[in-house]
Amino acid sequence: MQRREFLGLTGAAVLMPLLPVPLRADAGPDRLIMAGEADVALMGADKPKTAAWVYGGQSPGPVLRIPRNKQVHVRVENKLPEATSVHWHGIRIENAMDGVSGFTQAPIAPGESFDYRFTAPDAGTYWYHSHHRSWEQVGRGLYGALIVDEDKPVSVDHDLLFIADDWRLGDDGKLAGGFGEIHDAAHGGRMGNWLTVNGDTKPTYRVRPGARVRLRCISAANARIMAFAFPELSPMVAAVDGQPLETPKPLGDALLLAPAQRADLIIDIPVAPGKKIDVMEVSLEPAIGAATIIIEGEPVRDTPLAAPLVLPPNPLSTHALDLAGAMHQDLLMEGGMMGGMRGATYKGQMFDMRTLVLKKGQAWSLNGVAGRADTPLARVPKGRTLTVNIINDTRWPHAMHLHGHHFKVIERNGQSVAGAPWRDTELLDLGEKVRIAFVADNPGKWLFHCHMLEHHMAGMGTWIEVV
Ligand SMILES: [Cu+2]
Repeated sequence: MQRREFLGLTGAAVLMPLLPVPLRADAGPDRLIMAGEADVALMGADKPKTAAWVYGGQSPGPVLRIPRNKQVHVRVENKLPEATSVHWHGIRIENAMDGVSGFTQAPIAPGESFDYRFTAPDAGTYWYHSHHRSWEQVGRGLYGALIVDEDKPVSVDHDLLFIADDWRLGDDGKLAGGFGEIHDAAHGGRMGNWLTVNGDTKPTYRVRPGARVRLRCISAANARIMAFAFPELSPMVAAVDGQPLETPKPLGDALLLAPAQRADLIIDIPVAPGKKIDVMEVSLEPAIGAATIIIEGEPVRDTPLAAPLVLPPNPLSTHALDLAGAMHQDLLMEGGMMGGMRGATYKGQMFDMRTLVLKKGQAWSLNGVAGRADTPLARVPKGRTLTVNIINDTRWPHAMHLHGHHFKVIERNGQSVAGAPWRDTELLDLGEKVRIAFVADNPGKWLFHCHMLEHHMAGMGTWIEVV
């Protein structure tokens, strides 16, 4: 019964239902997510399929749509040929449910299962993905959207998903090997050659004239920083990393999404029946078509709505940063090709850069340590504000993700920043210095790492303990 119900959900993954989905009375216990192998049509229906690792038979996995502030129970069954675990990215979750294998839980062995029980305090757009050898498991397709519904449904005409990924595929549709190659890891990470949106190549969204669309954008890329332009449309950014902006902002030229970042766009569709608009990925020349929007059907209204949609605030928004009483910590990023790193400590021993890269598979360090240190970057009493001054002394951008908390950027390159949104993943350009601040109110051991997954693999990860 529960399994059938779960499978019934899977059809909703490509394009979510056209109307807001009411809270499901039976949401909560006993969702089943099967991690396994499947052939998926990433390149399009008439092209060779790709042998991928997937949740629920598809990549992205089924949309997991849960109510806010109510415990859910998700069972993950591992039918993969190797161990796995699932991380609920961006959820301010209980530590034991954070899904980091070898850190907050034992890996789920093949044939075994793990019961995740957690409560999501904040509504919004999140995602779930493997956190066991993630550079390969996420790269093979183990991710899906996690949507936490607002208490009262938000009034939009279409609630749609846009989960983008950057795959490295051969002409035969096969995933290229070489996951975790040190060459990629010491540069920008594993870059792909094939863009998918919702697990498809240039899918079509059909929307009605005058409709208000909520487009939930998620980057599932291992490493590529993507940028999406919406020509002839004027999207408003209503939320980033799941958290509503107090005042929605016009998107501007393009939506920049570093790995793991999300944005909720509100797009008021022109009353232009028959019109086709290509959403473009513009980070590279030439730009490529990411998706097509077709405006068709009966107009929803004569004139598109003009007043911006403001999403209801989450409990997180009441967090008051106490900067006067804060603890402060520096975090120096070093390493990678063309950087100045001479060496680093790895597993308690000092190595020169050459040995680190060639013998240890490490290329990055945080405060001189490659890989997760035995001791946390900071040990913070619960409730205290922590600021971390992140210094990117490398020749590469990095997307730093903090588990279990959201933070605000309060300083960038020495200039104070006011009114930054709450984020769980922040992009630092090469050479940048960014000070973040958050209220360390969630007890436990929390990873703080680069979400360019090969960078994390090759050393760029530390942790913070809230006691
Ligand atoms: Cu990085």
